[in-house]
Amino acid sequence: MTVCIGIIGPGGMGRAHIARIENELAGGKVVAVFDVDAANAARVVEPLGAAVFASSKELIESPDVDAILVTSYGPVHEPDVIASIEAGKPVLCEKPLAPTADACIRIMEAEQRAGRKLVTVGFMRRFDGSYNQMKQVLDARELGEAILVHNRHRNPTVPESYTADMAINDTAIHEIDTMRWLLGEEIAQVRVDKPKKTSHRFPHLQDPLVVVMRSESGVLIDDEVFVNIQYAYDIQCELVLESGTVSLSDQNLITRRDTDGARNRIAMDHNDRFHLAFNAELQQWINAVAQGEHTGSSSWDGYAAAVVCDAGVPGAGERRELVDRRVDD
Ligand code: ISE
Repeated sequence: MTVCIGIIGPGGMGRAHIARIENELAGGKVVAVFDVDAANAARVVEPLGAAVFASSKELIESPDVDAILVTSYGPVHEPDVIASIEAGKPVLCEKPLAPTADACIRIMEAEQRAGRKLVTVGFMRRFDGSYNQMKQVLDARELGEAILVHNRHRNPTVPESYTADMAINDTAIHEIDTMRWLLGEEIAQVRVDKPKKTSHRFPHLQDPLVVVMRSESGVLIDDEVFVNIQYAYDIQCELVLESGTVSLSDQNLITRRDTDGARNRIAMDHNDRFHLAFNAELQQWINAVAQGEHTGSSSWDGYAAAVVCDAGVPGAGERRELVDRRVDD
């Protein structure tokens, strides 16, 4: 079976997904596109021979569409994800599932009414080879228990439309989800510290931020979120265990040594650094849709990350307790 996919909001992420579905993955085909920017939709469908729809609702309800890929801007995800659930169609929604925990609850309620899991959230780092190797070392208890995790999430630059909240609910959300998945625990405490600002920031942005979290068992997690660091898209993670450490390497590529010194390439954007992870995530989703199964992060994962974001967004400098807000899966 070829899974006929409709894409809502094909910006940079959506276009990268279309390219991988068309050129690198198997079993899926993009048949329908909706974008608020009609000119962009027309440009995107042209080489695909896909249909442009006048509204996301019509795309979701079209009998020609088996499954939906939501790659629009986070604050507008909720109605399209709920409409997909109500149409009984699997939906892969890019992160954040929705920008607040309350919106994620409404999505989970719609899924419960539908009586089956239809929502997958695009937390692609769970499919990255190096994070998976790190998790294997932890899960096998080769070096004892996890004690600390140091993360760095650096973007070369962000556009002026990037808001202060996005540092938490669009950027740090990756580490929030990855830490829950890696440690197999919920985040119980979060605090956001504000260091000295870079001179490369836009005036409305506090850049960088340091998000400090504590897991249920007490693992202390720090996350430097620096979105205008100029030099690269630099994702680092060091897991400190009782008798050793495990760190991500840059890109599983080479280190070059010559008269200019020793160096290796660092990615410039998320599609470059996580290309294989995105491919694996999307291929697994296409396969699962074809089998009538659910795969990947659930709406619960989208909700759990949003709870931490909700506490972190206004919380610069103060500690927020999350334990009381936890709900069992
Ligand atoms: C963007 O949406 C991403 O998902 C990137 O991975 C992240 O580095 C960036 O900060 C976000 O805005």
